[in-house]
Amino acid sequence: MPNSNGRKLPLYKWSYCPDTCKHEDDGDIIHAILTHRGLYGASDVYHSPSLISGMKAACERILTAIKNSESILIHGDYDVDGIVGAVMLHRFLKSQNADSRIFLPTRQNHGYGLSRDSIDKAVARKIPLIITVDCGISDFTNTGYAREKGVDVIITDHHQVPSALPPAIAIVHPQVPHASYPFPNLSGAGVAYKLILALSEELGANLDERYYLPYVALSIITDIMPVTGENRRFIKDGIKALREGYSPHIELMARAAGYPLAIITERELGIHVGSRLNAPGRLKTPVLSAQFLLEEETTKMVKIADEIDRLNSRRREIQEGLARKALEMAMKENHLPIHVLHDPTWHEGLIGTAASRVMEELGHPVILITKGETGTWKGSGRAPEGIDLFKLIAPNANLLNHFGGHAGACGFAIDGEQIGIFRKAILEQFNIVYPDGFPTPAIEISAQLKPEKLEEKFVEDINAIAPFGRGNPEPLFDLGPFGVETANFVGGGNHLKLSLKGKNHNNDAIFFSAKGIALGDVLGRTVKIAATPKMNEFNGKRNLEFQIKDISPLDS
Ligand SMILES: [Mn+2]
Repeated sequence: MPNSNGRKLPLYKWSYCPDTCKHEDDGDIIHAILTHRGLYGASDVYHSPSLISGMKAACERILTAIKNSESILIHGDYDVDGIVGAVMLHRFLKSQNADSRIFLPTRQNHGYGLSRDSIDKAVARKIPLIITVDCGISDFTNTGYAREKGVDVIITDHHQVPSALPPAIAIVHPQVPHASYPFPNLSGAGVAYKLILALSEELGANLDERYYLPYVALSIITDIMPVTGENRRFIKDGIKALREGYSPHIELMARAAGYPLAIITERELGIHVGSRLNAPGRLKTPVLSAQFLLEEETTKMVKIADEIDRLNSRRREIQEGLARKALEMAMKENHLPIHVLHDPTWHEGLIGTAASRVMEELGHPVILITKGETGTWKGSGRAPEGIDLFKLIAPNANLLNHFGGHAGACGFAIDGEQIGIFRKAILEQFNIVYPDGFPTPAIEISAQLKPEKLEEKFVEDINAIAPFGRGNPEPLFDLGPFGVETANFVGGGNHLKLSLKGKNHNNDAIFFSAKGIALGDVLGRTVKIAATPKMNEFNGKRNLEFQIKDISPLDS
C-alpha cells in the first residue's frame, strides 16, 4: 500500500487512571487494576440455563420433536458465531438421535437472518420445526410467515431485542424483557450452548462440556463480545479444554496458522482461527466451515482444512487488492474527514474487512459500497475509536433500505441513484456531530513504571487480569524514556518492530497495526511508550518485550 503518512504520534490522549496510578508497589498495582475493573473477587460463575426466559418452552418443543422423530432444521448464520453455534447444537441433537440438519444462509443470496426462502425450503421438506442460532430476534414478519405455513420456530439469539417480539413458539435470549438471566452478554453460540445444557439435563444425557467450550470461547472472541462475567469463564475454560485436546478441529486450524496450542491465546484464536473459519462464508458459502467442524475422519478433516486454507489465502489476496484500490481513492480526498466510496466490482463479502484496513491506515471512518450478486448495492462501514458511525448514519437512514450497526461498524443496502446524495449527507452530518473536527480518542494508562525496575514476576502477574478483549483490554503502562535505536515494518508492513534503549538495558518492542506511521517520527527519537510488558521465549531464552499501543515523542 502507498504510504499515507496519515497518522501523527501520539495517536491517543493518554488518560492516567487515578485509582490505579497512585500505587507504586507492583502487587498493589495489579490488585488496584482488578478492583478498578470490577474483577477482584469476581466469581465468574456459570449461571443456570433455566434462568433464560423461554428455555422451558424451547426444551419441551424440542423433546417432543425428538420423541416423535420430527425433523429439525437449525438455522445459523454465515459468521463464526452462527456457524459454531449451529454445529454445536446439531452435534448434540444428533447424539440424542434427533433428525437434525443445518441450514447456513449465504451473505450474497439469503442475507442475514430467517428468510422466506429458508422457510419455504423447510416447508417443501416437511420440516415442522426450525431453531435459529445467532439470529431471528428481529425477524418478526418471517417468523409469522413460518407460522402461517405450519412451521414452529424457536429463536435462540443474542442481538439487540426489538420492541415487537417475533411470534415464535419460544424465544431463548438472555436480554428478552422479564428475563432473570444475570449476564446479558452471551454470544449466539453461548446461547445455543445454554440450550444444549438445558436439553441435556432434561434428557439425562452424559454431556462432556469440554467438547463445546472451545467453540463458545471462539464465538465470544470473534463476535467481539465483552470479556466480562460469564464470558471470562467461557474463554478460560474453553482455552483449557482446547489445550487438553478436546477440539481437534480448532487445534488443526491454529496449527495451520502457526500457533501450536501451547502458545495460543484468545488473541490468536480470534485473529487466525476466526478469519479462517470466516473465509468460506465471506467468499461464497459458510457450509464448508460447518462441514469441516463436523468431519470426524482425520484425513478428510485435513483435506477440508487445506481447502479452507486456500480460500483464506484467496480471501486475503482479494481483500488486499480491494483495500489498495479504496485507499488510493480515499487518499485523493484525504482532506475529507470521512470517506464514502463505491465500486460495483468490489466483493460484497469483503468490503467490511477492507473498510477496516483503510480506516486503520488513514485513521478516518470509511464506508465502502458495492453492487452485490443479486444486483442490490450494499455498504459496510468502519470507524476508529472516538467516532460514532451510528450517529453519522442514523439521521440519514431514510436514504437506505436496511441499516444496522453501532458506533464502530455498520451495514446497509442502498439504491444506486441514492449513493451520491448519501455521501453528501454523511459529510454534512460529520460537520454537525464533530464541529471541531476529529476528536482524539483516549487510552487509559494504569500506571507509570520505570522500565529498568520491571520484574518478570510482575509481567506474569498481569495474566491474572486475562482473558483480555472488549470490556477488559490489556492494561497499558507509561514506560520510558527510551531512545529508538532501530525501527522496521514487519508482517507485510502492518506492524512496527522497534529496539529501544533505556537507562541501562535494551528492549525489543512490537507495535501492531502501525500502518501509516512515518518511520522518521520514531527512529532516533527519544520517546515514552504506552505498552504492555510481555515475557517472550525465543531459543530457550526469556526476554522482556513491550507490546506498544502508542508512542509519544519527548524531544520535539
Ligand atoms: Mn453473533
